[in-house]
Amino acid sequence: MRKMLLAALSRVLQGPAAAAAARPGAVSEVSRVVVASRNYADFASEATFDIKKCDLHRLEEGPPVTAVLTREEGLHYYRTMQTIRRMELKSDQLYKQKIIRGFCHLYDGQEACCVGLEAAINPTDHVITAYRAHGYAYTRGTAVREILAELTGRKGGCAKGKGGSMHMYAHHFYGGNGIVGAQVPLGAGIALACKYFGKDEICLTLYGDGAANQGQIFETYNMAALWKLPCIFICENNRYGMGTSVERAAASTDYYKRGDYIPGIRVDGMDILCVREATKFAAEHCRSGKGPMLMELQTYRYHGHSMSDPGISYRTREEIQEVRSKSDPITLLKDRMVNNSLSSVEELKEIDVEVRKEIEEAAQFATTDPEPPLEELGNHIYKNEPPFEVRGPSQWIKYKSVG
Ligand SMILES: Cc1ncc(C[n+]2csc(CCOP(=O)(O)OP(=O)(O)O)c2C)c(N)n1
Ligand SMILES: [Mg+2]
Repeated sequence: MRKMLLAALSRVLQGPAAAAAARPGAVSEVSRVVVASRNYADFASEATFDIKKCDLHRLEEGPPVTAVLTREEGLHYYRTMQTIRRMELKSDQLYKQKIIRGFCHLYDGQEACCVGLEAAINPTDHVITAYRAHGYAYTRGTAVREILAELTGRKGGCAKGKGGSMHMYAHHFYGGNGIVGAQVPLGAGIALACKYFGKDEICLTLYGDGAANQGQIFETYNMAALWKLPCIFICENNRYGMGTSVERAAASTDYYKRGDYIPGIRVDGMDILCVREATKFAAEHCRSGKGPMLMELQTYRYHGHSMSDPGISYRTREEIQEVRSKSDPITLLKDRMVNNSLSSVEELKEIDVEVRKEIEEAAQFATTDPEPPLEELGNHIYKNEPPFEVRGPSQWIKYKSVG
């Protein structure tokens, strides 16, 4: 009877996740409940996990195949990924309500990439990415409310409401770039500056599988290798460039090998620990003066390419569902933490509640904060320029730039 009660209670606590407990290797429902009702002091302080071996290109040795995760780290990663997931779902909602307009590319599904990368570098290192930038804006230190307010075009947005989805910036984060692939040479330029000024800093230069076929990427590889720049080229392979699958677009889908003379690793981008360990490995390579490294993160986006793409004309609903149920990055971390006594279902649920509250408050701010005044429309174009006239969308309207 007691067992039955515990099982029923467990189902209530876990919701749909209860079904997952039947999977091989999952802990029983009864033991989950015991974990859920323990004091925080009873949790394990760390656990060691086997992680997927990376495929290597021009390397004798690769990143480790085990990773230690402390309870503190796990809770932090969980909260961060969940915040990004909820922020993206809220953006989807605000878009459908026509409160967010224009271009908007969501990052849900890919959370383990930006959170795993950030966990392996220093805040003084540099990050540049394409237009799917919300997650990076957050991991680089921008508050959710500033990101959502940027999306709604409000004064309190991280680019003062004038950049929108594709143009967010933070300290040591260079956007947010709308021209496919164009951020890659810029990233190499940032890495050149790190080297030129003799700083122990590196640049993570991100691009998609679609961008990976561009000519400028290969020109950049050449210069970065020639000058041994501390740059990690990171291809987030989410299997599609807009509606085109990688198989239809690329003669070789081994993106980690496409730097030819640049060493490369292929990484499970749905596992935050794999991403973290691989990035630490690549960062050490760059910092030791050996030049660039290429990393392919195998990942998946749940939403369509942009808000005008329902995302199901070039892939099946079943495919999306399968990734969600078998390799969701948040579920993977959650299961690891719960099954190894680093946390409990109950504790993680508490985090979910806090995250939802933060997102709601941020959305409230993003929908009530005023829009930037018209007379400031031309400001903040250049940092140090004296005032000059900026032509508006109508040729008769001129704005003054005042820096
Ligand atoms: C130079 C250029 N060509 C085309 C486009 C239109 N475009 C926007 S996104 C995109 C696909 C990019 O796919 P991928 O690099 O895989 O990034 P993902 O959307 O998957 O994150 C294209 C062709 C553009 N913005 N810039
Ligand atoms: Mg892609």
